Amino acid sequence: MQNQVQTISTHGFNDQKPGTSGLRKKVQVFQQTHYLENFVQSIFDTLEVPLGATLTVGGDGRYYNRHAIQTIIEMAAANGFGHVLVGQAGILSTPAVSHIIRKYHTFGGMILSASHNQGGVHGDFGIKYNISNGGPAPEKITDEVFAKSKVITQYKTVKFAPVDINTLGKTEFETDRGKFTVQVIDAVQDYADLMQTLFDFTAIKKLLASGFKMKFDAMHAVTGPYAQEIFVNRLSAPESSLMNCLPSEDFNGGHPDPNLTYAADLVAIMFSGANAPDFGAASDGDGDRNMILGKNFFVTPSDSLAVLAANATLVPAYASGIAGVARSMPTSGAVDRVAVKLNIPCYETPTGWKFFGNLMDAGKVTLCGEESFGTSSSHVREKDGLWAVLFWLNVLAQKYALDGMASVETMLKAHWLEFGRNVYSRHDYEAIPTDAANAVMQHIKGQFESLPGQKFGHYQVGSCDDFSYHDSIDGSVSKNQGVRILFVDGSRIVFRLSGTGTEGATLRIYLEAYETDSHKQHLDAQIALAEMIKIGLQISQLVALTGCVSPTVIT
Ligand code: VG1
Ligand code: CO
Repeated sequence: MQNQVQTISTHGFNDQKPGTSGLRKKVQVFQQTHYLENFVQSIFDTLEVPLGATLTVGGDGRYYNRHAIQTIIEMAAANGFGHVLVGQAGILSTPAVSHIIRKYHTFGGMILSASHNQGGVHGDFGIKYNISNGGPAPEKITDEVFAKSKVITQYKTVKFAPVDINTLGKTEFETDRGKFTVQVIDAVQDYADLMQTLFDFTAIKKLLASGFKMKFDAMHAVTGPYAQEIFVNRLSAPESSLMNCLPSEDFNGGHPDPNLTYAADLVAIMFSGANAPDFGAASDGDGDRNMILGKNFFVTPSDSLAVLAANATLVPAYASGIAGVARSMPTSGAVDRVAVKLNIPCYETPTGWKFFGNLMDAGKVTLCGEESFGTSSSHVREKDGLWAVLFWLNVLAQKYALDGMASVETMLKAHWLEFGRNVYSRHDYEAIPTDAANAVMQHIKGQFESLPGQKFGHYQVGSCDDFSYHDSIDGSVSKNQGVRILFVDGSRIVFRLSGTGTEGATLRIYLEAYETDSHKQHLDAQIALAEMIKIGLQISQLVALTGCVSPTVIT
């Protein structure tokens, strides 16, 4: 019989533990029989879904999105949802999903993305659940989903004819649980409208008409259509301001991670000398990350957060000031110094956007950021790549209106002069054997007792620990969030295992030193941090334990 809820027998998998941001696996893993269905059912079983509730569904357009969307629609109907909102062609950026959930008060949302991980048939796929505040499900939920996924014995579905998700509009179905509708929405307009309420588009338009050149790289990922609407249609930037704006299922074979290594084409343009554009930016697979560049100049994400906080009142949405700021633990302390000056609180949370949600809901913070190219504010509950780009453009537009010039490099240098520079770098060792990565972490932890007081060249260890976070809003505690070696002069080295990789382990080393001497503030970070890098390798014995002689990615 058609449209009848079916109960399908299944068996649990042991590897569906959500990481830093949802469940990410190779496409082939997701293609195993019942694998996707099990995870979706475990989410639905963890939530108490009110009958007739609305679910938002969308993804970054990568391979397997369309299949997953049809599966989720069918399972949502069988599990008591009354409506599903789907982005046209199944495409919704992560911040757009967050906005849709909030704007239309949907019960929650499913985001189909492995973010900055490579896509395509042989690439990665991922799925993440966001709750009704628009933010990633907290650990309390993801832990329960994982527990359920191991012991699941059945899931529910209703077989529908494939829903046409390319065409805007509503399709109604009858199931034996009642009426069910699928609405295909154009989320680009909603998102662009939201941006227009936050930023001074007239000022940005003037800046872009003044000869100020920008270049935005969507990396063949989800932000392409959004960038077209915002920069070209609404801000009248020339088409030549955009590159790689056609989303593709495998990101055109690239790695949709906006950093100096994987956004090499944009970096080459921005570092091409006197004729380089004045402003460059890129975003990742699902549109929540941002990289900011000036003419021949790179802005570290940690500095970007600090500059945005320091200049927030130049932007209409934040003109009356910001309540507080938050950063992930490995993010540099640059924003902390701004918070001191502004006399607002600064919170330090573990890596992952899910830890900011409670603080934003409680009105404690307005701006948040991570060193991994993530910045955003309480306008949504996700990090937001294009928001950060528009924030920078708005601040630059105000500088242009005031001084007749707008330069990213000048702004950064002035910022360092005022606050000092938190020289910062991250070294990633990707896809190394898990045992070797664990051995490195154990080796460092084994020295927790002996390290304090020890001198290494110019640096002396003050203390070390494995970072724990106590959430002041819901009282939850998250342990083992990264090993910190804190030096007496405020410098630090952090070691952490990634929770988003899908091959072996990825070890991240975060290095930070504070520089007040204006003559040394302009040094290349790798040169300024050379001694710290050596100390990190010495303490961790990384080369001996992993066999890796150099990092895969340096930021
Ligand atoms: C990385 C980043 C983290 C970010 C996460 C999700 O996690 O370090 O800051 O929140 O990716 O971002 P990890 O565990 O690999 O270090 V995204 O844009 O991939 O959703
Ligand atoms: Co992302």
